[in-house]
Amino acid sequence: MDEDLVRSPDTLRVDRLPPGQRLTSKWPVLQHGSVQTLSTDTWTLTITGLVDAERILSFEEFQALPRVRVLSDIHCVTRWSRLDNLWEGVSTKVLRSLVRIDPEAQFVMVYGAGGFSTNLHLDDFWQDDVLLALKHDGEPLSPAHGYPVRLVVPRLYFWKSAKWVQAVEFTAEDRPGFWESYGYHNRGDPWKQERFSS
Ligand SMILES: Nc1nc2c(c(=O)[nH]1)N[C@H]1C(S)=C(S)[C@@H](COP(=O)(O)O)O[C@H]1N2
Ligand SMILES: [Mo]
Repeated sequence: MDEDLVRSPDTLRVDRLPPGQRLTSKWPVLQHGSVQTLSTDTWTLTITGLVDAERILSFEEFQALPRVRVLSDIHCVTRWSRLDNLWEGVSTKVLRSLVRIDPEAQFVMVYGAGGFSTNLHLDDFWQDDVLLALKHDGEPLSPAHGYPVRLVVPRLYFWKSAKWVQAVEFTAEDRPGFWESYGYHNRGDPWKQERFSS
């Protein structure tokens, strides 16, 4: 592959393990409820909210978008971290070429199958290392890890990385997503141990 590799800033740190975390080389599977099995025949990505016109992409349209590769570390709030994950997919920035986003929009809610949602400030969502991933370490995502498309937000705890993404909604007001409404921190910076809201 010829595209440049984006190295998430955490991968360039001397000490890569945030406080309170331990390393694992395995990749645990975690979600609320059960693994969702989606088919690319029926999967769609809806871009909605404060946009000029809602856009619904088929999988065929989505996978034809420009690709990026990102190297990142995973930090789960349940205290495991997994280093050097190679992701391939579509940079979130590409969404800005698909819809015109109202300047009033400051937040995004990302929806995953199984009733999941997570909220992000756009300052976090538009970072260079944030992508809608199709592949991990060169292989298509497995159903357990979010096939066909998951969000990856390397600089925040992994619950922000919604699996089985189906929609993104741009909003002017911040609203808590699924775990955020059950007491998880609104932002979730692992280096500040933003695990729970107090
Ligand atoms: N759709 C969906 N995405 C989700 C979740 C979920 O319950 N549903 N759980 C989150 C949480 S809490 C974690 S820790 C990670 C786990 O991702 P993994 O199973 O690939 O390790 O997925 C996140 N994305
Ligand atoms: Mo989690």
